[in-house]
Amino acid sequence: MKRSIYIVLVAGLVWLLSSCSSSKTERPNILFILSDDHSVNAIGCYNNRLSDEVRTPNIDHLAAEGMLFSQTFCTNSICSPSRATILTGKYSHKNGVYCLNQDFDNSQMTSASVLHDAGYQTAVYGKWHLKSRPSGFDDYSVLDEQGRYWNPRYFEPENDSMVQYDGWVDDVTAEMTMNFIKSRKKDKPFFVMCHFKSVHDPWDTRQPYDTCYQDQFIPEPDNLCDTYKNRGEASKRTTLKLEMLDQRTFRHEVLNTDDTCEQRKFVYQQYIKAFLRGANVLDENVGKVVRFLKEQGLDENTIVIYSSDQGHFLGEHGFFSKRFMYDESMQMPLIIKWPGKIKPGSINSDLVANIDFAPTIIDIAGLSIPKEMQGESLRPLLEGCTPENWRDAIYYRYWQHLLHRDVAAHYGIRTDSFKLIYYYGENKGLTDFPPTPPEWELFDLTNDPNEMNNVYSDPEYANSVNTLKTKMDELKEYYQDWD
Ligand SMILES: [Ca+2]
Repeated sequence: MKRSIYIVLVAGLVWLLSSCSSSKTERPNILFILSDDHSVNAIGCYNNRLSDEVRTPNIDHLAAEGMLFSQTFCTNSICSPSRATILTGKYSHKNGVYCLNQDFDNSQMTSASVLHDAGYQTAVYGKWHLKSRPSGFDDYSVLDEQGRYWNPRYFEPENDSMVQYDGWVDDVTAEMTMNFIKSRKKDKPFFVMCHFKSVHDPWDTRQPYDTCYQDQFIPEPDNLCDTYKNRGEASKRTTLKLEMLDQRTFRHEVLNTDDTCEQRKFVYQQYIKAFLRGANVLDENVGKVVRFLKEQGLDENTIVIYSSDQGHFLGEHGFFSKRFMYDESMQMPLIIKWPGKIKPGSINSDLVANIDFAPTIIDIAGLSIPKEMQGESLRPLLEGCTPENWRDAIYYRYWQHLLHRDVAAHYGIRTDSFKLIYYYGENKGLTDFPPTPPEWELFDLTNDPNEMNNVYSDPEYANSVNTLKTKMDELKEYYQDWD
């Protein structure tokens, strides 16, 4: 008995010594898989309200072999800006992509350009959604804007031409990723970004998933019929509500009723089923690429990262889509597998943000993180050694004032237990929409995790408001967001 305790202690000590030291070994390969809008509520291992319905065995398997981050957030919940942040490790106001469809200055340092310059073979396949062509990559094949699910067209470096492929987009992207890995130069490590289009609207799938959930009732979120009673005007104003979903975004049936809640419930069933079917085929492709690493004998020295550019409302607050700083939209999945370094099946609950992705990739490749990057390396977290002074709040800013779906511009901070949001309501020259009256929201996440009760004006929270405002001002200063 004593002997076995001793062995466990020694084994633990050896693990700690080996994992917390910064010893550099052979440079690892890195496979970065990014999906689109894949809410943690549609991923089995996040153990969510839909865990009986969600089928993501391959992503779950990655988590079982690696580390699941339970508190990872984007800093601007919309596609192109989050992608620019993921690449550059910088906030929107530093990388210049505040909104959709803005030019991306591809002379900026990115995870790919830093690794490429240090001798990595680099490539990106799939959804890019930035206006300039990929830079810092040896090879790329990226979708034209959002791309389409069937017979997608990709921009390719040869003659800067557009090439159409037959089939389902994520099957094609997975194939491209595997071809790159297979035909790589064996004397160099690789960094490949595999960017799936799923699960973006118009929420589609292919066989055999197209008939999943057909006769099933999918559980509704508790706040599906939210009336926004104890919230600011921003939630009341937005057109993110399921009963307002348009046919161009998603072809669906509607009820002939004036009852908003009944309509919402009816649309929700069609929407959530389409979303989960899209997640099924996404997961299949994640499995395909990860299994390929093993087949090629590369799984021991390849770090696999799975994430999505932001979250997505799956009927919470009656919403679809993203944009808001509310958790369902702000939270990103993040799962990292690093054989021999990460303790399998571990869960990390530190506050992590998409500004951390590029610094982490650069650090785990054994390179120096450029000073201009604003995030932190997650390497110590992966090794189970979170620094004592790790961040205690995340600063967020959504700039796209009222553009598509009528969400007012806002900024705020999220800590472990509170979320303070300021809807400053100005367009800042980025959109043509008129200002909206400024307003604040404060949520006590411990007692109100679904963010239903704005307690900003409650005298009991006056001290918290002051502390959070001070913290927010410090972060604005720290990240140099002065506009
Ligand atoms: Ca997205």
